[in-house]
Amino acid sequence: MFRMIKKVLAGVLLIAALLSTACTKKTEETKEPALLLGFSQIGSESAWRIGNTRDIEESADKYGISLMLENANQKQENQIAAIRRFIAYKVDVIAFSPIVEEGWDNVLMEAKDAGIPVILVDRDISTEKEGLTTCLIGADFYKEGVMAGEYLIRKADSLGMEQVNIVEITGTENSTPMRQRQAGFFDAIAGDERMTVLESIDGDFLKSRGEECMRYLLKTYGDTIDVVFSHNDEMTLGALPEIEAADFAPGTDIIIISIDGGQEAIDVLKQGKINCVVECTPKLGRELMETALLLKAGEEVDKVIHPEEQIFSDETDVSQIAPRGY
Ligand code: GYE
Repeated sequence: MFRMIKKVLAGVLLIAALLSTACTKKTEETKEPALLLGFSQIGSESAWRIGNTRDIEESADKYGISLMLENANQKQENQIAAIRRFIAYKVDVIAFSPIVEEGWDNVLMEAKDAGIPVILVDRDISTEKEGLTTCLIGADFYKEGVMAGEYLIRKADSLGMEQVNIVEITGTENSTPMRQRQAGFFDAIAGDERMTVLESIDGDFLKSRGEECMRYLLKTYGDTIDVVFSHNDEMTLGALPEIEAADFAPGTDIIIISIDGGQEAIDVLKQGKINCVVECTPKLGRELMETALLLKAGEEVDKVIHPEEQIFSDETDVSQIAPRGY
């Protein structure tokens, strides 16, 4: 009899144990997300952008945040439509990387009226209206431009150059990185009489445009070009084969300065065909998730969050640069 009771008891315990693991499993599976975040990404124009999207997806996962991610394929109207969908869906927080600075007032007023906080990621907007967005998480593009300009001054000094002719291939017209990188670079070289900018041309952050722009610049200015300042790695990587096809050695005959610091550009820097790459990190996901959680909890957040960035150049030993991850 006693043995029988023991057996029944063991059976009951086993069933209870099975049930309890089944229950914990169930609660884990149906666990509510910490919040619902709508994010409108610009597109997939560069390794930077693709790395940024991946980082945001991985970070959302880590923080238990449910992410509605929409890719606008480089069109502002797609971004505006995505933001309207996020509002209709009643997400907790909206984030977006504005392709250009102007043209957001109406849709952001709609988000404000709906009581949904908006975070700017990567790029800024330009508006007269107050309080349309809560904060900006992105790089200090002006500083990146200054770092590029200061590098060029040091390089010209070390080569003993008396005249420095620069061509600039810029990012998307009216975007924050285009405006700020140009302003920082121009300000940095302004006091140096050796520097002349032959032309600034819009390469739209695209490799194909970098190629086209470089072909045109070589045709127009030929061997008078001393420096190419390109606002991102993609355009730089598009320009390099054109320079070689015109029988110039990039990195030697022409000084090449790029921005982003993706793996492909760093590899080319190691080969000596790029002289300087200013880092711009796409890893903004952690800051974005933490800020979204604070906003959902009704807390104050910092108005501007800039990541730390560095410069990679032929002034130092570049062989030891760690894998970049984008
Ligand atoms: O430099 C470029 C990208 O906004 C910082 O956009 C970003 C820029 C980045 O496509 O590669």
